[in-house]
Amino acid sequence: MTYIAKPTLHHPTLTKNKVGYTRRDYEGRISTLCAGCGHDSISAAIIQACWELDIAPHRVAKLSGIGCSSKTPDYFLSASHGLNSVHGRMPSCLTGASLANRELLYLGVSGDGDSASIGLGQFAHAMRRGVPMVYIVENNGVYGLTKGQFSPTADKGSQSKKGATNIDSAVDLVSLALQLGATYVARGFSGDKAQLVPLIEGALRHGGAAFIDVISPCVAFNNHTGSTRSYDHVREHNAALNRIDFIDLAAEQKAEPAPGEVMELTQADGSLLRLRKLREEHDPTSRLAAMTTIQTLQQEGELPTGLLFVDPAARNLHQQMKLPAGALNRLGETELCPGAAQLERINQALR
Ligand SMILES: Cc1ncc(C[n+]2csc(CCOP(=O)(O)OP(=O)(O)O)c2C)c(N)n1
Ligand code: SF4
Ligand SMILES: [Mg+2]
Repeated sequence: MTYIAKPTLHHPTLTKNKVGYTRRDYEGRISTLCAGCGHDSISAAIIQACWELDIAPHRVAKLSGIGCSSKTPDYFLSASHGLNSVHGRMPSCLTGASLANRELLYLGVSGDGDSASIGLGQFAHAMRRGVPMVYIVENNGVYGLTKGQFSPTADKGSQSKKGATNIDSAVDLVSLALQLGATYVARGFSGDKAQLVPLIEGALRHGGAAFIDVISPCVAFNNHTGSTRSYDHVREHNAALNRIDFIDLAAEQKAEPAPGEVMELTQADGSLLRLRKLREEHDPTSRLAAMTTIQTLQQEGELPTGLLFVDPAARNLHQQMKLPAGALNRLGETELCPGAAQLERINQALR
């Protein structure tokens, strides 16, 4: 049995959001992952973010590859569209779906093996093309599903559970995403839900290529001393750059001003990101500054988390390709047939 169905009975007085759903309507089947796996906390954060943002579950399409992380879409948003694709192929499947129907919100869930190994090319092209999606990598530094081999994101010099030392340099997905042109780049930690939920909410409202690297410890194979992806190591080295208080424009009047230095960024859909800076030197609107901060902190053995970079005026694949609004299956004859005169002009141009 690969999944366990959850009882569908709800308490009748559960609070409903603006679109009429309770938080339980955003759940999925009972998780079969190991107890304490970071991936389950990420599923819980996705559920909370979608519920709080009043996103109707049927407006979401969740796609994944192969791995423990890629199994997780079964454990949230059971009323959404979904595709569990081939290992490393989530980005191309998602790109195709998004081109066919741009009216859905696309959520890609992947693992560090799925995205930084077999799917590295796919990851790169989704980022550089500005595919409008929330791309979440549940990063544990190992291939969890196949029993704990080092993945490409494992730090050089880190130790496996059996005592082997990783001799390869690590692929740093946030630095790659920045270099490739992603327009929303963040890093969270599965053990810090208060930071993670707003990062996912900001990404869901971004409208362009939004990438979140979530450090998500694997309790079965990578939570020991000598690992740089264990709960203890990440807690000790978590260098949070900022905290998002994500607020819709409509709710802006009611929002409490956040303490500390506050930065406000309006995204393309009019939503407001209110950011409390924890490190004065970091400017999240500068790609270059983000790269420098990340490299500097990582060299010191720290793990920078928070909203690393955002381009509030981001343009996505649909806008760049000047694609028509709406889903392709709703285009009528007028939009699809250019007419005899236009066809003749095209034919003439080809002669
Ligand atoms: C084409 C192909 N190659 C290899 C595998 C074996 N395989 C399954 S999952 C996996 C790695 C999963 O690691 P990751 O993406 O980090 O997910 P995790 O289990 O750690 O969450 C591999 C190599 C496969 N299923 N398909
Ligand atoms: S093997 Fe690791 S990644 Fe897979 S479910 Fe268990 S703890 Fe999570
Ligand atoms: Mg992994």
